[in-house]
Amino acid sequence: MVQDIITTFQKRYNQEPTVIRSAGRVNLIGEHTDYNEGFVLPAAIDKEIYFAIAPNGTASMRAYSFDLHEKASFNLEQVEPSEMVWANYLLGVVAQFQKAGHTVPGFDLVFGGNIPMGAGLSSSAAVECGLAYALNHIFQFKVEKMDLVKMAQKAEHEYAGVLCGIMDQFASMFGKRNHVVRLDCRSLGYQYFPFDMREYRLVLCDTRVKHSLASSEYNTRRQECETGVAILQKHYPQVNSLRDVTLEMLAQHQDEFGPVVYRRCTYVVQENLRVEEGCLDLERGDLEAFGQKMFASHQGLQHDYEVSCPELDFLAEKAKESGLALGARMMGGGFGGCTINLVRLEKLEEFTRAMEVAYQKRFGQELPVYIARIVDGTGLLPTAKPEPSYNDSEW
Ligand code: GAF
Repeated sequence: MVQDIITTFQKRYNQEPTVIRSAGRVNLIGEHTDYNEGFVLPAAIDKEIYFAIAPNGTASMRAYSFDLHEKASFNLEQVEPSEMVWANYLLGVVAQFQKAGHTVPGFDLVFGGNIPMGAGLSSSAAVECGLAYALNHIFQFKVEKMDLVKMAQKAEHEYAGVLCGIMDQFASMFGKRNHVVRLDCRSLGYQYFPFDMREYRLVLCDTRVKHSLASSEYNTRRQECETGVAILQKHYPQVNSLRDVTLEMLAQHQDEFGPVVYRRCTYVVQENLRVEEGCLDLERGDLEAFGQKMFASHQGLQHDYEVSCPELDFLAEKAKESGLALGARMMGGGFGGCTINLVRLEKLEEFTRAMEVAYQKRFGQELPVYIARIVDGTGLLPTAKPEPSYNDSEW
C-alpha cells in the first residue's frame, strides 16, 4: 500500500515525496472521560494512513485521496471549510498552522490507508495528526508534538464540527509500540504501560453500524456533563469538571439533578475510577481484574451514558457469556463501530469464530474482526526501508 501511494505521488506530481505514517487507535478503558478532564488508556494500532507529501512551489494544496480516488485543489491564501468532507480534515489542519502564525506554502499530497471509516478507530484523528506532523516536518515549523495534537483536535472542532476531546489525536501521535498510555486529560501528563502481546490480543469486532460523531448526541453528552458540573459548583466552588467530583458528592445532591444528568455524571465519575484502578491491575499483571472493568465500563456506557446500540450490546454480552474474553466493551464515541475485546492468545481462534457465528445468526451479517497490534504513533517512514512487518515472534 505504501509503495502504491508513493508511486501514485511520483506519477501525479513528478517529484519525490517525504512519507509519513499515522495510526488509528484503540482505547482499553476510559470512554467519554477525556472532555471531562479525566483519564483515558488508549494505544496506537496497525490500522494506518500514509502520507506522501512535498512542497510544490505554489500557494495551493493539491491533494489526492488514494482510497476514494478523488482529487482536490485549494488556494491556501484563503482557507475555509469545503463541501468535500475528506478535504476538510486537511484544510482544518492547515488553518491551525495559519492561526498559529505560520505561512503554509503550497504542497502536493497523496494519502490513503486501511483504517475502516466510521468503525470508531479514529481515522479522522489519524488524518489530522498525519498532516500536522507532515507539514511541521517538511516546512520545519518546529511545533512541539503536544501542540500538534492540540492543533489536530482544533481542526476536528472547527472543520468537522465535532467537539471531541483530546484522546484520539493524542493516541495517534504519542502511541508507543506494545504499550498502552494513560493520559491525564487535564494536565496532559502521560505514562506508558507495557502491554503483553505474547499472551494477550486486543480483538476488534466491527458491527459495521456507522456512527456519526457529528450527530448531535456526542455534543449533547458534553452539555449534560457541563450541566452536572454547574449544579455541583453551587456547593463546591472548587469543582471545575467531573474530574473533581466524587460519587458521594453526586449522591448528596442527587435530587438537584434530573435523572438523566445524574446518570451521565455517575458514569463519568465511575469510569475515571476504573481507569485508575485498571492501571494498577496492569502494573500487577492482573488482566482478569482489568477485563472485569471493561465489562463494567460497557454496562455504564449502555445503561447510564446511553451511547451504545443493540449490535454493540449484543457483542459485549456474547463476549462475556462465552467465557472466552477477559473483558469486552464498546469503544470510542459509540452508536456503532467496534467492540474491543481482551483475549488470551490460546483462545483467539475459538473466540473469533464464536463471535462471527453469533453475529451472523443474530443480525444475518458478517462480522469483520481485526486483531489490533500496538504500534508507534505518527512518524516519518524512511522510504528506503520496506513496509513495517509485524512478525509474531518479535511481539
Ligand atoms: C470520540 C472522541 F473523538 C474522543 O475525544 C472521545 O471523547 C471518545 O469519542 C469517547 O471516549 O472518539
